[in-house]
Amino acid sequence: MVSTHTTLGGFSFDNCLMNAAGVWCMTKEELAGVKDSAAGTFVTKTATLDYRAGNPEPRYQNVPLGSINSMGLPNQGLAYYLDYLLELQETEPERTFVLSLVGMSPDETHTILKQVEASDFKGLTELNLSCPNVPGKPQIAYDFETTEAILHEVFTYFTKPLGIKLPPYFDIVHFDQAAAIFNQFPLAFVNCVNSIGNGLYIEDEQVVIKPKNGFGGIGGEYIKPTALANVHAFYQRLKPEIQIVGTGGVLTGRDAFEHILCGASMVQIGTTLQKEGLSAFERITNELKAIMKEKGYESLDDFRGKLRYIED
Ligand code: RRO
Repeated sequence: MVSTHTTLGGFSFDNCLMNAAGVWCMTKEELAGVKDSAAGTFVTKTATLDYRAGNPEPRYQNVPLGSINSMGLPNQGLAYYLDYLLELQETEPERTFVLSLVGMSPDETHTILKQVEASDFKGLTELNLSCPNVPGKPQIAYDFETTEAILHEVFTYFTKPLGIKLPPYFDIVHFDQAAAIFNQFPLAFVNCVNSIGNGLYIEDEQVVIKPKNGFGGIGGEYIKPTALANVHAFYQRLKPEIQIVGTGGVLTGRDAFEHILCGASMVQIGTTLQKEGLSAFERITNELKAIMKEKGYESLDDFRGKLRYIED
């Protein structure tokens, strides 16, 4: 029997596919849709302390090879997502879900994480260090000093399983420097990658999204090689206790297979879920299982991280 069962942060999931934060996760209704699909779990839209309307529309556009967005962190506020997660802990105690969050400043991030710590929430928390779209706010994880300072402070009070969502890195030295920082902390996982920040898509001599004069995060087919490189670079460098979540460019079962081959324990689907809807989970799961069956693999452990290199 072929199984796509996985574990993350000590929790068990029937399927290794789930949504990527930002897609199909803004409201309880959308989250319930992911929960009741073939996905193994869901992650919420990244929550700030208070409700945010986000950037002006149009702020998301599907394009032939992917998507571009500058949503600007629209969300219902922490309490909305935390209340829903606490409700699910009562009604579906056997399942585990993921809360994504970040503050508009380091102080707000600590306020939010302290509220999560003080709550009865028992699931996984993902700290988003890579939002590319809030005007005037750089992506936190491109500033290694700030990233290290935030994580140092967080682990003085936060004791629940915590992962971080990373932007793509593009230089081997940056992989080395980032991994050296992350390895200092009891992180449950790192999630590679968020959208490639600040791309520009043009149609008829005009940009296709309004915020930031058209600059926005790129997702979809465009970003798979970058995503796979980041998954594998961190799989090679991080201590084995820190697992990898693979996100970026998953259109098919083969894409999910490649993320796992590079070291991912969980695979997230963003642009494809936005374009295709919830049925993408079942389709991609079936495609992944067919590849595993053909290769004689019964579980993800049979091939996770086993990417082959070209030897002399
Ligand atoms: O809301 C957004 O604009 C957004 C976020 Br927080 C993120 O992490 N990644 C992204 O592509 N868009």
